[in-house]
Amino acid sequence: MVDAAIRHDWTRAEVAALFALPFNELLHRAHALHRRYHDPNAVQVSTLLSIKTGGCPEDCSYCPQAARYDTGVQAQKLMSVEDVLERAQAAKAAGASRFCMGAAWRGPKDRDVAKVVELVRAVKSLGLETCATLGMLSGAQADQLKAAGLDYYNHNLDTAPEFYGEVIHTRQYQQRLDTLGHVRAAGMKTCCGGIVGMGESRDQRAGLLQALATLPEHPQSVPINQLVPVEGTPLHGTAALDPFEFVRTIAVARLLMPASMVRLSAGRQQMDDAVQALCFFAGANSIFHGEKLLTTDNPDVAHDRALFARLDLHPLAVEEAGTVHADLMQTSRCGHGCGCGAAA
Ligand code: SAM
Ligand code: DTB
Ligand code: SF4
Repeated sequence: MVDAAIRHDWTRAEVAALFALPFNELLHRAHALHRRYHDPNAVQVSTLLSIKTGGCPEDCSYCPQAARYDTGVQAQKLMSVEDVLERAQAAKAAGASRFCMGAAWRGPKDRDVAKVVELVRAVKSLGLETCATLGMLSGAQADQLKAAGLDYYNHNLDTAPEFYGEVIHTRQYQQRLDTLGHVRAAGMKTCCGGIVGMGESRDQRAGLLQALATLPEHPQSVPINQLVPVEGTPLHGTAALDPFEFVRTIAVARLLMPASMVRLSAGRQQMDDAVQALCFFAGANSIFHGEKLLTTDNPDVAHDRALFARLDLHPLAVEEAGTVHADLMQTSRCGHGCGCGAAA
């Protein structure tokens, strides 16, 4: 059945008009649509692990892992299967449903893919959903990862096409679109979003969301990162974005891609709890949980547990994995097995 609310033909003017709505009107519309597609009190939770850190040849101006910036990140080789498995087991024991592995590569060499295939098989054997973000992929590499059991591939557009050249010079927008095409063709789900707060204009934020919402398929997962300003990167010192503008960005993402999971990603550590609450109301329904993102800090586990309890949020159970994020379960269990916290 074709769902009329799922559109792939959004114009920049239409997206800009959504951004320009009165704040309360925008949030009302976004939340109303959110409830038609999602449980408003459920949040999908992923655990992130940097499997290969730093020393990256690319020049992404925001990134602490680019070798050319002096950020204090220590380069580390690809982790062994044993070490990754140990971390995935710990994540599973804490109730993780999805395990995302990130590598600071421009793109993997074929021999790297062979190693990541082993990692994916090992993590998958634990019954966890798998996700990887390894940079650019060829069609053959995407096929190999899919065959190993990789469920999601994260590859971001990062910003609007016309702002992109001010942020990254070592790879083109089209190369990102090509990688996403290979991932879709291989039959994997896409996790694709971007970063706001890099000095872009509102119209350019609209341009990022328009680019995401006009992909041949909406990404199943849309990470919206707020720039984490890291000393030593060219974007360190960029003026902070107004938090309400961040909330608007989440709301517009929800309106454009109603069925997708919108992930409140990097930047939560710097974000006030009340702003996060507004983001959940505006349509964010996914987070990264755990004290580190790749190299920067994420809110600590106890803080997130308390936030979920204060907002009556529960971690979304993943049917395939049959698990929920135990860390974030509220102490008053509901008795339905869903962890919603309601009285049984
Ligand atoms: N190297 C691979 C690539 O770039 O495709 C995968 C890892 S890369 C770190 C994944 C994403 O993290 C980037 O596309 C970017 O959106 C996000 N990211 C990196 N540094 C960030 C920062 N300082 N603040 C916010 N997001 C950031
Ligand atoms: C995404 O969009 N955000 C995550 C994940 N995909 C891999 C990464 C955020 C990285 C933030 C900077 C760091 O910790 O190094
Ligand atoms: Fe490398 Fe990815 Fe960082 Fe860009 S974002 S410098 S490709 S690790």
